[in-house]
Amino acid sequence: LEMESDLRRAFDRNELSLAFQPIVRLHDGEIAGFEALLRWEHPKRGTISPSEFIPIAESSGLIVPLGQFALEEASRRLSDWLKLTPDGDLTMSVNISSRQLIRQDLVQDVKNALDRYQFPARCLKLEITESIVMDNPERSAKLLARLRDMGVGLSLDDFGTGYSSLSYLLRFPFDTLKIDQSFLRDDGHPQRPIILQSIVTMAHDLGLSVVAEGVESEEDTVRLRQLQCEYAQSYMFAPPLTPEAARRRLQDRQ
Ligand code: G
Ligand code: G
Ligand code: MN
Ligand code: NA
Repeated sequence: LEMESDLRRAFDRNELSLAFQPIVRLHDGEIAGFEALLRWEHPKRGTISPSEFIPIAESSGLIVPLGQFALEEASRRLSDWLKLTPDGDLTMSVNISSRQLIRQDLVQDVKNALDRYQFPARCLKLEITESIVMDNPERSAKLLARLRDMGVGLSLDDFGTGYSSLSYLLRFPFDTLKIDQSFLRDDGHPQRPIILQSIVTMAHDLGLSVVAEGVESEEDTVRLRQLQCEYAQSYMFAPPLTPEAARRRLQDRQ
């Protein structure tokens, strides 16, 4: 409860910010886009992880203004950074949680962002976690279809960890699949590479691009390249960066 009231105040005090983790193309290691990740710099407690405060934001309803902040701030950065990439070849991924799909007028918020910042809809990608869409599958499906029709990208986040991963691919119009980090930890299971290969192959057969999250080894990187997995996002390539550092990395891209 204390954290809830702290979180309410955090907005006014500018304690919330976004970090940007590069998503790189596996074939040449260049930045294809970023995932926007919320950060909370608490004056007493230091940096608080989103895995701590997102659940509190969700149960208190604060996730709506929080999500609007993330979308707004990520859009602003995207429109700035697109100026550094004349080919318009840059994406910005924003995480969306269940309550946002249910409560927030996400379609209107996305329209406002496109209007205000004037970037192509395809440059924005929304990351949806498996566990969430089932709260209200009919409504979620309609919402996601509207966003897809607007041209916005839709990524299925944390793929492989939920209970209904495969049915999500039937129900919702994703264009990108993000393989959960757990499939990229080398835990010695001989089946792991087989599952990895099957996920990538299935995604491609369904016309989806693939992001491998949390790739840790050179061996997996080589394996994923051979499978023509398009993207990777991991500390091995780049950690979440401040906006300034992210901008610098993009300038170095040319
Ligand atoms: O950055 P980190 O690994 O600590 O993030 C932990 C979790 O918080 C991730 O699962 C991520 O999806 C989630 N998260 C980060 N930023 C946002 C955000 O803006 N909105 C939502 N809903 N979740 C976020
Ligand atoms: O759950 P979601 O995929 O939205 O969140 C991604 C989270 O994974 C971010 O918080 C980010 O900090 C974290 N992350 C990114 N790369 C790596 C990595 O290479 N290893 C680990 N353990 N975590 C990572
Ligand atoms: Mn994510
Ligand atoms: Na993920």
